[in-house]
Amino acid sequence: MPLAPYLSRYWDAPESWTLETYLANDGYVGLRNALATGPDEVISTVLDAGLRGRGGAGFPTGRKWGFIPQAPGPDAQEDPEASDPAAKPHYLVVNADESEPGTCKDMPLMLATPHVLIEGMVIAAYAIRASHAFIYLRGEVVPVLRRLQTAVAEAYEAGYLGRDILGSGFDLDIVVHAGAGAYICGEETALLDSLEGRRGQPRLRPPFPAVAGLYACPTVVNNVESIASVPSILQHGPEWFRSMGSEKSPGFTLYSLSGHVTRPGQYEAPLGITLRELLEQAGGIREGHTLKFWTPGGSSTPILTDAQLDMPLDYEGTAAAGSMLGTKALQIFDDTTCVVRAVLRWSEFYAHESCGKCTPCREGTFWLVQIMRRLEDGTATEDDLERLLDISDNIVGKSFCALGDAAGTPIISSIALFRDEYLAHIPDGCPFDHSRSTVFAR
Ligand code: L3W
Ligand code: SF4
Repeated sequence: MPLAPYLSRYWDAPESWTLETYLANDGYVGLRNALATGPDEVISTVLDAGLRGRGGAGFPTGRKWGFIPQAPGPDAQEDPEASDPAAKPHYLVVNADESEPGTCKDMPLMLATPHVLIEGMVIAAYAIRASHAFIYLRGEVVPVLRRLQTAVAEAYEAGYLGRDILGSGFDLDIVVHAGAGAYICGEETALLDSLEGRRGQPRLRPPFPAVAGLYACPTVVNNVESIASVPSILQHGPEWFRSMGSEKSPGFTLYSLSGHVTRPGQYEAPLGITLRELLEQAGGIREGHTLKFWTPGGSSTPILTDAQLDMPLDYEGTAAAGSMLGTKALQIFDDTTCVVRAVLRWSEFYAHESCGKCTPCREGTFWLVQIMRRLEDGTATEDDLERLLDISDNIVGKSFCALGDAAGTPIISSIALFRDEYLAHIPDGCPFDHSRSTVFAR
């Protein structure tokens, strides 16, 4: 399958991030088309295109926008105290807190072409009748923060933000907010708490943000790549978007290849491409080695092996294989990798990032790490394997948010696939020479 560069098509252009370069590459054409129709038509167009959320869950973007209760007119949306959600202000929030292990698509996108995100935000805010929008950015990535701030200032200056955008009568202000580096703030409701100035911890859903989100007002929370895909749909139409990908997973997307590949990086392609095809583009597994296991969508998704090399990398294909498309972060591990060590690294991550709100995740992730370390150290027993599965079973599906599921998932899937390798760690510890591994040499 050929690659289909759209989002990344001029990432290599000189000063790709400036408004001038963006305008020379059809920038803000989609916005003009959107403003020439109406908010409801924009929602229908995105719905017809079948765009699905690129943050991990694949929820239809147009449907999410359609949940926002609509007031009869803009003046009726100015009362935050109103009991009717339709009479409250509406907000758009972009989730730019990218931090799922292996996921590195939103940061390069914002660094290379911040205006495609801004244009998508103006279109989305227009569609849901919001006059305030926020970008919640991972705080450590200061170069992206600066780039976004500069691009937002450029957009104000040129009339793409602020009052009466392009003479349409529509107003929008964008605030770029830097978070403080907690993975849990990528969960949409924890993100909203953090944006409101509180410690970021997930809220009970329902109510979903579409009903009671930021400041208890109707809010759309979308991933960066989801919003950045919108201008192209408004420019070229839903049929064009549907001409790529599959029926239920249409369009193009960014796949992040990392680990033991010859040319790691971002590969934009139609949904449904296979890992075998992506590896051809990426120069294959590093020379002299073979594929051992991989994640289709970050460490939260069940791991796979070379048996799934020809699995379509879309929502349906990954689900049929017992995994998830997630954030499309393809972490590739070759035959030098100890699967126990890889999973231990993820377990340590989830234990560190657990927000502590619910018992299964707070306590369970701690014990998972203890047992995984025992396996590596050579102090584990065979009972520990069953204990790992038992604890994982008590976390997955029983925690307050998806972080708990994510912590148990790699343990369950790796034991199912590599039980013998786990057993080989008992009683003498890890049989692998980590000094040979480019992933784990310390
Ligand atoms: C209104 C309803 N809205 C669902 C909305 C909901 C949300 C979206 C998807 O987790 C996954 C997770 C991670 N009325 C609604 C409704 N919505 N029903 O639809 O909701 P949901 O619950 O299916 O998923 P989620 O909570 O958004 C996301 C997986 O992604 N993941 C995580 C990646 C991490 C990052 C990062 O680094 N920042 O993206 C990777 O696989 O495990 O399964 O907006 O409100 N009835
Ligand atoms: Fe917090 Fe983990 Fe519970 Fe989510 S599952 S609320 S991260 S303790």
